[in-house]
Amino acid sequence: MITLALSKGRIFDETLPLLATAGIEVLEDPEKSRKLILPTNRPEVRVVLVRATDVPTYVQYGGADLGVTGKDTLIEHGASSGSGASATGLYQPLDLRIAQCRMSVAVRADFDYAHAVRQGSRLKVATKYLGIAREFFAAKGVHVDLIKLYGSMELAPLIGLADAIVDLVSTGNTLKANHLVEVERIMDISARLVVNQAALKLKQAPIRHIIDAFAGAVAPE
Ligand code: PRT
Ligand code: MG
Repeated sequence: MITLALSKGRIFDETLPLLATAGIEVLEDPEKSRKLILPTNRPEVRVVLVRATDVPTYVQYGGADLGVTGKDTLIEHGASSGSGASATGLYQPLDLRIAQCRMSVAVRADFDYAHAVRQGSRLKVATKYLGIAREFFAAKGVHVDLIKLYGSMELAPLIGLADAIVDLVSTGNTLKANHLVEVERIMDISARLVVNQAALKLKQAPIRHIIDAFAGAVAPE
């Protein structure tokens, strides 16, 4: 049995066409079904639905053989597990170039970020991505107080909880709707295929088949 961990929403939706190239079709729609284990047209392949942030954990501990997860989630997983992402038993063979976005710093349109940075002011930064934010501001030599949030980061500067946020941006519509502006691009983000290293050894042929099919289907740059 091969188990693939996916999260509902954009990761699931954008992985379906890649699965199709490997001859795998998921037989139930996660938006309609309450099931957490979804069968496929191939009796030896199943999909498990987990929270986006839990995908690396399932794959690392062998709860799933493979998974698809954002680079943002992978970096934070590596930061919180205390070792580099490569040291955790997670093999990352492919950038799938799906669920693309960027990690950015945003502030209220009326906040002079450049001035605050020049002055060496201490910034209050709200984010779900503590590891990425800490490393980015440390490299810039900017002192920050990080405030951990689990969602709706865009609200924090509006309410006065923070001066800035570190969050994902794709169209920029969410920032615009909340009168926020992007002031730094930290990194480009896309989703990766992750594979449990032990599973790759034990189930080499079927897992290689999936990796190769995905590799052939990745959109060119
Ligand atoms: O939603 P939930 O709390 O269950 O989990 P999640 O937010 O971790 O999962 P999900 O499905 O929303 O995101 C999964 C992965 O998709 C992320 O880890 C990213 O790698 C990737 N991705 C790509 C994005 C976006 N684009 C994106 N735009 N994840 C989130 N967003 C959010 C962003 O946080 C912001 O609130 O969309 C909003 C901005 O979008 P625009 O288009 O208005 O700029
Ligand atoms: Mg989300």
